[in-house]
Amino acid sequence: MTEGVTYSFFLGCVMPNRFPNIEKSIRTVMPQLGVTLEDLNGASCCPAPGVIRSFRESTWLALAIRNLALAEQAGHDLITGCNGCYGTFKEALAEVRTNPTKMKEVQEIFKELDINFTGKVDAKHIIEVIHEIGTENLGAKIKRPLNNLNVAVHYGCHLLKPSKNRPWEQTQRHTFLDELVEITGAKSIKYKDKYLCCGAGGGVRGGQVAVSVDIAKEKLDNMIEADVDCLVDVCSFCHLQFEASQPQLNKELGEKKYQIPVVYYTQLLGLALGMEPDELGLHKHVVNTQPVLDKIFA
Ligand code: 9S8
Ligand code: 9S8
Ligand code: COM
Repeated sequence: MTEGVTYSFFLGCVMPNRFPNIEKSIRTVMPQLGVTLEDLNGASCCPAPGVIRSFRESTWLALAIRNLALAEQAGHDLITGCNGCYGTFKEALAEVRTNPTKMKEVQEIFKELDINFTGKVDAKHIIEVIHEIGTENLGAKIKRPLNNLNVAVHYGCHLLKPSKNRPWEQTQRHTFLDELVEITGAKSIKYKDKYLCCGAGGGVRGGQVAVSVDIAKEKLDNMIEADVDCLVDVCSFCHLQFEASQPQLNKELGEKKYQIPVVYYTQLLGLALGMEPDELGLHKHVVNTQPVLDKIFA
């Protein structure tokens, strides 16, 4: 049972630096669900799975395990609101648990650092913890059903893949996030290539921004085609991609075609729990969220 549990909250880089509004919504909503978040002091970059791991795996693993060790020493499992960080921690744990040589290598590095790591810590995504609370328990907490709101759900890649190290049902067509969205009263709308990458991960946005924005454009076009009111994501890096790509595309095209509000899941849930938009940071978005609020508060 998740309620009444304390987690070490791992922020990652993107959320505190670019989207403190998402962080605020997580810090506001999780306690309402009975989940306590404790700051994870001394944490570094996770480090990003699609970037740092590609350069040097041993560095990636040692840094990831160091962050996990901080949570282990604090006596809690780690929780994150970014798919990339989640991917790193799930993969790093799988590495050291299945490969004793790697565990030894990491412990060797830690010897001079006064870090103790046994591997009993777990890492969870915000959405995994919310999912564990169960749709029935969540449904009982809904005070403001978001009826008439049509949502494009974006899962992102690292939340789901590689599936052998993820807790979800083994399928190409996941529905757990759609179900969690629909608990709020909103409707998850079908759209083409829903499980496609947003285009940002794996260093693509950093290294090849035109290619990256082109992939985002394809997803956004499919969402526009499906006539949604907003998109919902659960990853701070996907969030950055959708928030930053839309004004960029509008500028390039000299029009205002791309205006899909980018809503993080705890912001959507917070509204349905009866919280006010500014408590959830919804007034601090790049793409204006007012049309969504107008629909909810109509
Ligand atoms: S940390 Fe540093 S770059 Fe990032 S947000 Fe999520 S993936 Fe991990
Ligand atoms: S999708 Fe593909 S690699 Fe990733 S998870 Fe977040 S960023 Fe968007
Ligand atoms: C994306 C993380 S969420 S990374 O860019 O693939 O490392």
